[in-house]
Amino acid sequence: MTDDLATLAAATARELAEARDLRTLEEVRVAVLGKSGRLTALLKALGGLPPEARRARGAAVNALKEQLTAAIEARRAALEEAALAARLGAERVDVTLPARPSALGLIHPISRTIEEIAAIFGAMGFALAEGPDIESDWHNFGALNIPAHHPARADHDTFYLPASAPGQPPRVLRTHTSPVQVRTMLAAPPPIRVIAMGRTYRADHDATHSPMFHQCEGLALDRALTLGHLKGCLIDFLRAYFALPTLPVRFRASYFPFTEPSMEVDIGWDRRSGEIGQGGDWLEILGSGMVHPKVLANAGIDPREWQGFAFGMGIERITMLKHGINDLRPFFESDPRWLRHYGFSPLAPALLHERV
Ligand code: 2NM
Repeated sequence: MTDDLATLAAATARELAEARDLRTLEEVRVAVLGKSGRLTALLKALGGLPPEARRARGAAVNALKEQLTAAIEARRAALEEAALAARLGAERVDVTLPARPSALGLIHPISRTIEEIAAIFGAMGFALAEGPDIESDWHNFGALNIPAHHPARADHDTFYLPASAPGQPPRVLRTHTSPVQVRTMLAAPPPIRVIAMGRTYRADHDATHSPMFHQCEGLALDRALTLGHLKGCLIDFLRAYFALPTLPVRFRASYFPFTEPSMEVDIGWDRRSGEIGQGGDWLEILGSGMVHPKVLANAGIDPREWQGFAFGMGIERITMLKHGINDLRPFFESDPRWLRHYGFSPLAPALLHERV
């Protein structure tokens, strides 16, 4: 190797050894192999040599180029490995950290209310029951002592579906969750304590009605349940749900075909401010009653042996009241701005039953 090549080899080796990071290494590479690099200049100078001298000199310069390229790449690999080792040594993953809330979605207010109701009644010993949205006419109406041509059927603005086959009974989109209670009674003997929640459907659409909405109904059957048990459960529920331990609750005689006697349930509020628990006004919030003996018999339960209570309420309505939401329509419009405002953190569980 001629002196100038040996000098370049030695100088580059020193610079590579002194390069402590990838940026400095890149500077060394450019200074040697870049467009105006020292080795590149030697390659360019080959063109000016006579053919004899060019062959020998060319072989030597190209050999040096390969040697330096390999040395630079080796130094790059060493520096990258050292950088990775340093990162791995410095960084720690704490698997006990809580999830980051900012990256999470939010719980829809309807889902939140359903969780809260399940928690409160769960603490009272009620299980959750489910049933199909598409129901037989009999489960939705007949079993519940709502005969054909009964005005309650017209009141419900029912969505009727074609029969599944000719000669099959009519089917409906359930207009309330009561058919779930009917199925629960048919499935197993009392004692029964269940809550049914879910979608219900009525052909009604305006500022305060959605054709799809959610109901919550409860059913408790045993040998000696009374109106007193009904009142105790519902007062405890309402005070826990609204987180108001002294919430005024009023029971008022009413009529439903599936309960006898029947009672509507009102809570105290102030009509002007909308505040719940204060003021001299009453707001209807629930329907309830002792399950009608005919309903028990329709569901295969002997009304001389078993009795109990049932109740029903609209989930949207109690959600709007609790959270000061005044318009029903955005509940089902899937607008992320509305959900960001009214949604609930998935990290804050519904623990309202602890207040009962
Ligand atoms: C209400 C009001 C009163 C009710 C009755 C039944 C069943 F199936 F046990 F007979 N389930 N739900 C009921 C009673 C529902 O909603 C306003």
